Amino acid sequence: MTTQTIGAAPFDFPFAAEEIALIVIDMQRDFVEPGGFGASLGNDVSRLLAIVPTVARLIDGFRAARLPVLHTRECHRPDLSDCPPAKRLRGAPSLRIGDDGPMGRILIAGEPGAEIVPELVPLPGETVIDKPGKGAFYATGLGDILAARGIRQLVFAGVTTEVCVQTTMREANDRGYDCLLATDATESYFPAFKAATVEMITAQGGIVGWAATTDAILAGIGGARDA
Ligand code: C5J
Repeated sequence: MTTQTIGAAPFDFPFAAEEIALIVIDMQRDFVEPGGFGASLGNDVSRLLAIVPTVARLIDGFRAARLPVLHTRECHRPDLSDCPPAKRLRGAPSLRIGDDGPMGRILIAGEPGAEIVPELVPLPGETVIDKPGKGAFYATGLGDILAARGIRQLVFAGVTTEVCVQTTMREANDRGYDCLLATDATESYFPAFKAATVEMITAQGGIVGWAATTDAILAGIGGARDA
């Protein structure tokens, strides 16, 4: 197994092509398009929509290097049996999880709003994890899927940086994965929260993980399978 590196903060990220994968968190219409869950909470979704081309470039780079790409979707069963009332009833959104909206029922599996945006649609054979929580390891088969494939290093993209991306990074870090956040392929409705997340995960010698730009990651994985 050859070890290669990606230029990252707080120091270079060492990886092996056999062990690395990209995980794209919740790039769903409900978070990035007007009329969805994110907008129902009063957020300006345009910041999130703006990263779609960068996420697409990162995905293309992993596919070109023949490295695995996994996708997650935050969504619930139509009967809401996997949605705790504490989640559905919190706050005063204009639409709650399960309500009818312009893109179908909010955050319900199978509805148009719960789908990944068309530009980033998973290829046949790519793993798609439907998750009821913020973290992608909670109540899903993600850990078993990664273990079966020998993956122990994860590059993170998607939304939102401080909620589902950071929660999943922390879950992965505690499970022994090396975690690298693609700083320009993730976004938050709140710029200060994104900046704080990047700072807090890389502080203290990378206490949760590493951070790097999409360009640096693509340069690092270029030809990874040929090394
Ligand atoms: C949120 C997510 N923000 N995917 N979900 O509720 O980050």
